[in-house]
Amino acid sequence: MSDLVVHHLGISQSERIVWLCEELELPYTLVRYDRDPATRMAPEAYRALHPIGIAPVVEVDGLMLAESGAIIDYLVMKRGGGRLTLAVDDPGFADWLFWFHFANGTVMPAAMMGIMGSLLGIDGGLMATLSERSTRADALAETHLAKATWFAGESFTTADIMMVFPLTTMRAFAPRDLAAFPNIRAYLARIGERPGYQRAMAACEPGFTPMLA
Ligand SMILES: N[C@@H](CCC(=O)N[C@@H](CS)C(=O)NCC(=O)O)C(=O)O
Repeated sequence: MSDLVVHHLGISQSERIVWLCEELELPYTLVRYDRDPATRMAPEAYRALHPIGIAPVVEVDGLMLAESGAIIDYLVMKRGGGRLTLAVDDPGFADWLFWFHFANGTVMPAAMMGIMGSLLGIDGGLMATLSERSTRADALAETHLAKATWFAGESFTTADIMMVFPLTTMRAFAPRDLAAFPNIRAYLARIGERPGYQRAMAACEPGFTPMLA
């Protein structure tokens, strides 16, 4: 048993943390939880891990740590020697910061708005305006990826680890068609070629085909 334990909730953002560990080749122990079959939410055992009760949660250095971005920064800084980040004088620095934060700051909330709108049967007004941000975010990513191999430019970074979930597995909850976005689709094909991503998805979701197309 490693002293880094990643608690993964099935089909959830905690796939990011498993992927990070694989990319950094950090030793870790994976504990996987299925969603509650009735509610599709985290089961009691997952909720009990941390007061916020949502995925991801990791156990590390005597801490129970939650929140994707915080966990990623913590592991990169404490265990990864700063790999997958960029220095302030790197030409991709601003892009790395932007896409890392844009993923959970804007893209995920917009997708959640879309889910709420369809659950509540609201398809107009403020809800539509807010959820329409998903389309604008995809268009922004599409334009950006026309000239960038990875979100921060030439280097694969933690910005990719943050952005891939809303472009892939999140579409299981909030379907979006990426047909009109060839650069995003080409980017996702590159992601699918990464051995670290393949190992992470096989460990997180056995039998599930990653939503790369
Ligand atoms: N901003 C949080 C969001 C976490 C989150 O919403 N997790 C979802 C999975 S994608 C969850 O745990 N859902 C199950 C539940 O709420 O019971 C993060 O990135 O860590």
